[in-house]
Amino acid sequence: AAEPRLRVFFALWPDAPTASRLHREARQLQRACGGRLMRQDTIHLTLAFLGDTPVSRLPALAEAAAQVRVPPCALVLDRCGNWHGNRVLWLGPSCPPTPLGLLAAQLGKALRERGFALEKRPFAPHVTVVRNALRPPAAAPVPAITWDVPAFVLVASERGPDGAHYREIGRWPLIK
Ligand code: 2AM
Repeated sequence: AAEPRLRVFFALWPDAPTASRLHREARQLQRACGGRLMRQDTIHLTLAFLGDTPVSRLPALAEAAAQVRVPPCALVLDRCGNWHGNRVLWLGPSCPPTPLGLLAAQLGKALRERGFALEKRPFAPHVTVVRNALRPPAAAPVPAITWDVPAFVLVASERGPDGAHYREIGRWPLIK
């Protein structure tokens, strides 16, 4: 029988109040730019995308995650950007905190050492909030949202009739 697989990635997941603030901001952007608003329960910031992965490799992912040594931090999401000919709108920090870059770098290194292939593009912290936008966002700054980050998670992405659903399958506190 074929080995079971999961589509997985490491991410920061906002607490409920932060997710709610991000979603409210996303709604404003969607109103201005059209497109499809991400559901509040799917809002996240990807740290490392693994994609389709054999379930037998999950312990190696957990081992890589346990190597990370960075302190908790706070992100200030204060800008809206757009990719793919304006179709993807995202919120991000204009000044990413140092621990966030260290987190992505340490995790990436530990994953590569265990044979996981990651994309080579530099880490660009962003929270996708609208897809298939019809217009670019205004150049004006967006109201800053502060997101306290005490931990990071491993998430499995599962296709549902109403789009992707994300299930947390691991969580690691940030500890220096
Ligand atoms: P996006 O929001 O910029 O589309 C789950 O799909 C998460 O993994 C999303 O945050 C998505 O980023 C990211 N993702 C999907 N495919 C990816 C890929 N091939 N490389 C890097 N990140 C990817």
